[in-house]
Amino acid sequence: MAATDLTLYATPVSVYCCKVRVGLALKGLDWTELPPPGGYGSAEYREIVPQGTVPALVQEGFVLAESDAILEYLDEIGAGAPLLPGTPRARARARALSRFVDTRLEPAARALFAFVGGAPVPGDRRDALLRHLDTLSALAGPGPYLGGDGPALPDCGLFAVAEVLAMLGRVLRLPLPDLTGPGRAHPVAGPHLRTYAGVLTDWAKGKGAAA
Ligand SMILES: N[C@@H](CCC(=O)N[C@@H](CS)C(=O)NCC(=O)O)C(=O)O
Repeated sequence: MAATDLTLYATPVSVYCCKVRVGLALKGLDWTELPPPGGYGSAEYREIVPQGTVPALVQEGFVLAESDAILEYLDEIGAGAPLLPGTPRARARARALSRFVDTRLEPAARALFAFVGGAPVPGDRRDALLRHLDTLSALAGPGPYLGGDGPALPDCGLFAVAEVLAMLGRVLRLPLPDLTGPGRAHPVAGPHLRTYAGVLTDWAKGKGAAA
């Protein structure tokens, strides 16, 4: 699929944009990336993407927000290598893991952003994140990827969140598990994740943290 076929509205610091970038790269697709005109949430951007959120994909006039929906849609139209496995149960499990990362783990990590360069992290916020990390360990299989033998839909989100956790652990001096290994070691995902790690470090420095 040529680069002009897919436009991704994205911002450098967004974890969900990193997730979709990794997914597109794992699929072997080309895309054009644009910042949301006027910034996300702006009236100008909402004229293109009614939700006003990033990431959003535009494919030949078809506009789609929500990271999982974007990656699952591309799977369904056969664009690039599949990110979902072959059987209904395995696909359902991959979707459930991806939703867990997006709706539990990432929000618990995001809740610590307010403390970067500021007040100490309250114990209940730290414990909520650690609880979700424990759940993730219980849900994950023995291999390096949530998706099984290779990186799949849930790994796209986890790779991105792993970079956020690495930054938070470092700047907030929290003993969080290092989950960055499989993503950074992957030849296709790794370069995107290293770029994202740099963006997160700059963001933390901008908040006054010793990053
Ligand atoms: N569930 C959405 C979450 C996307 C999201 O929260 N994006 C943030 C940036 S990381 C955003 O656009 N926030 C602006 C807003 O919510 O208005 C997804 O998976 O794409």
